Amino acid sequence: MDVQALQEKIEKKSRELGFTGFGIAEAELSADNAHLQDWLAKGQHGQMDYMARHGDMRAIPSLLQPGTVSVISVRMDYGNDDTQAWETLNNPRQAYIARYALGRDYHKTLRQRLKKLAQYIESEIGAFSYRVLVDSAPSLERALARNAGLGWIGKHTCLIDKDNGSWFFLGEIYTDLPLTGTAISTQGHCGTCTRCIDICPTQAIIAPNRLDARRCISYLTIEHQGSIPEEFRSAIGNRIFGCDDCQLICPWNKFAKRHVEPDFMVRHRLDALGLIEAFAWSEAEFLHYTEGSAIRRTGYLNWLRNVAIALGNAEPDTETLAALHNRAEHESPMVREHVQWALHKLQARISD
Ligand code: B12
Ligand code: SF4
Repeated sequence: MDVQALQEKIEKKSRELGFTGFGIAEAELSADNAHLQDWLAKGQHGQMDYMARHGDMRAIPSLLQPGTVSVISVRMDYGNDDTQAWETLNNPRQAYIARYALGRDYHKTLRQRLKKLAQYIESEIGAFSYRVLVDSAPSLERALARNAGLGWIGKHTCLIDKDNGSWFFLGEIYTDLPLTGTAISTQGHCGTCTRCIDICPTQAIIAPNRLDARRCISYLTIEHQGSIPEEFRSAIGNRIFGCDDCQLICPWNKFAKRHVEPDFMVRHRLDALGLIEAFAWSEAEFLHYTEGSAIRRTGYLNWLRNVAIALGNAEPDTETLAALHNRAEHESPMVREHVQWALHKLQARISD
């Protein structure tokens, strides 16, 4: 088998399938594993027990897929209009949903395309051992992508590409094929810039490359179950699902291209959703508007919880107060508690 020729063919096919970056990583991640274990030992993963569940499997690909010697790592862009994102963030009547969740759930799109890529390889060389991953099994996707030459891990911990910024998803194929590593340089280019650290509303980036997930709005609004600690509620602002501030401020995203992937086009005008409308959705409406979307992960009650916080951070006008009063007797104690917090906050502002 001419490995180089095969690799070129796989890369060409990956572009046809909509992937915007391609590389081969060696499966050695011991230094990253040490950082992961330290992060877990300090409890910085919060309630994300799945991050601790698999021992070393997350950092040693062959423990997950026996025989793995190389990893095909790919990137798919989802970048959009940053100006519109800032406008939404600065409008307290609007709901801010992280850019990555405005279109189709990326797990579905990347998985399907990666399967097609694997089938293509099979058509070229016959049966081979592989496993397709998109955040679907324990893996250190950013470290693998960095080792494949797709970019460097920025101070905010996202992977950044010099020519395309950080608005992209990652996916992998673990394989027993002895492909040749494509890493060019894993050196970072953040320099002395600390804009992501400075802008983070909840000071979640506690040091360069160190994210305390328990403080991160993305974690709090998506992964965290139950009551959101009060100390973070005001800082959450109008971010009702995920957060993009550390990427929006990153100078490297000036070079990000807008995506052209139909799957990631904004659905149901979720980029222009009003908070009052979002709060009025019934569960059936929530399920309808989030069908096939990553937003489903948070569930209806957490959605109401998050929107209640954002309403508490909005202006204390009649409509906002009425929307909150409408949910004040909600059957969920968690929703009621967040509604009460929001009403108290708005009342206090009226009395000031
Ligand atoms: C858990 C998780 C989260 C958690 C925790 C985030 C985090 N930083 O760990 C939460 C819910 C907060 C989150 C948020 C987001 N996430 Co997320 N998340 C993941 C997930 C499942 C695991 C990440 C992980 O391994 N964390 C463990 C910690 C320890 O990793 P780390 O801090 O990055 O440290 C690593 C390196 O930096 C390195 N390292 C750090 N310091 C040092 C020092 C030395 C000396 C060395 C050698 C190495 C080293 O070692 C670590 C292991 O590689 C991945 C998918 C996957 N399976 O990989 C997606 C993933 C990272 N998330 C993604 C996205 C898009 C997001 C959000 C942008 C979504 C949003 N808009 O709300 C935010 C970004 C927030 C942020 N600043 O990171 C993308 C990132 C794409 C990219 N360009 O980087 C991924 C890859 C999913 C995907 N398949 O595309 N996420
Ligand atoms: S996603 Fe938001 S809260 Fe999380 S580290 Fe980035 S700026 Fe901070």
